Amino acid sequence: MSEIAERLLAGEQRALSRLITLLESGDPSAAEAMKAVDSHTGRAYTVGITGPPGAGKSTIVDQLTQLVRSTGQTVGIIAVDPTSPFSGGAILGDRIRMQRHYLDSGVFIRSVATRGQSGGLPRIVKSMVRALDAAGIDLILVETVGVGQTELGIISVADTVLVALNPESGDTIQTLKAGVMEIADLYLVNKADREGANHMATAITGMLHMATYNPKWTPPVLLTTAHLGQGIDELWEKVGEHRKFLTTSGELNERRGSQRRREFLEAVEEVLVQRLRDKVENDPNLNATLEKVATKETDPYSAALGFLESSFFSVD
Ligand SMILES: Nc1nc2c(ncn2[C@@H]2O[C@H](COP(=O)(O)OP(=O)(O)O)[C@@H](O)[C@H]2O)c(=O)[nH]1
Ligand SMILES: [Mg+2]
Repeated sequence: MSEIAERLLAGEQRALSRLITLLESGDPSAAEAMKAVDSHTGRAYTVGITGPPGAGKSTIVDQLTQLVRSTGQTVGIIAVDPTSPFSGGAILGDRIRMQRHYLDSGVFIRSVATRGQSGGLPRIVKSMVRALDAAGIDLILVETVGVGQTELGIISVADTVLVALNPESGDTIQTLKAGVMEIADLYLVNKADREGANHMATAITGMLHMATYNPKWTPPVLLTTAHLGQGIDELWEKVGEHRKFLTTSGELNERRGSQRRREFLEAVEEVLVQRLRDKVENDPNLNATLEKVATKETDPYSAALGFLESSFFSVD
């Protein structure tokens, strides 16, 4: 086993940081270490938190971390930020909100940039969760920014998915319709100190009654005022209930199994696309074909089919 894998399994935070940096740069030694530690994972519990920007996700993560740390358990926080030249402020804000945990050696914090990847969760998040798990961290909190389809990827890493909403957000119903209801295990109407919180909780509960995605688990709808720490105890209790439900019903293993199956298929696709792209880019006929397409000697679609035919399917 590689040295980094050994140090990771011994719970060394520096090895964890190093491994994540290697994963980010696509270093082959990272893949090797991940392979070695894979069978040592599965002990940590992962909670995903999603919802529109400003809903209070980071504040909730901060409060949950505080609560869980008081029980002696260790916490890992992965914050997924959409990278844009303008998002620096959001990351800075999150840092300030989680500041009190930066000096706590029982809390590991790392942010991940989406780098404009279209939709879904960056694949690295799955490896990061496993690395944190292998390092012996008890609870992993994954915060994603956004709404709608692009955030549904959180289901591919989380055991429990929290969806945070606010009373005043008028687009809530749209958010819920965009597939969020299929992945939410627990709803938080945060900023319950503002008008309309009860009304919104009732509206969500009403929608849940109409749609039964999982007849065995009806997602609770909780009111929280995160910046004051209100409702956080109850939230943690409900997360515990969901965990118990998943464990006793066998759904935890099922969920994790399908996450791994999906990850495998995604990896196959990713590697395949990358290899094909490399081949296309290095094909000596590429420029000539592009020129023919540009000058209307041939149409783009049939040129593409012809190009692939001659380049890949007839050779090797
Ligand atoms: N009034 C009110 N403000 C809150 C509450 N929870 C969080 N906030 C504030 O809402 C803003 C956005 O919170 P943040 O946690 O960064 O949201 P995120 O973008 O979802 O991570 C911050 O200024 C928080 O202090 C709450 O329950 N009530
Ligand atoms: Mg945030």
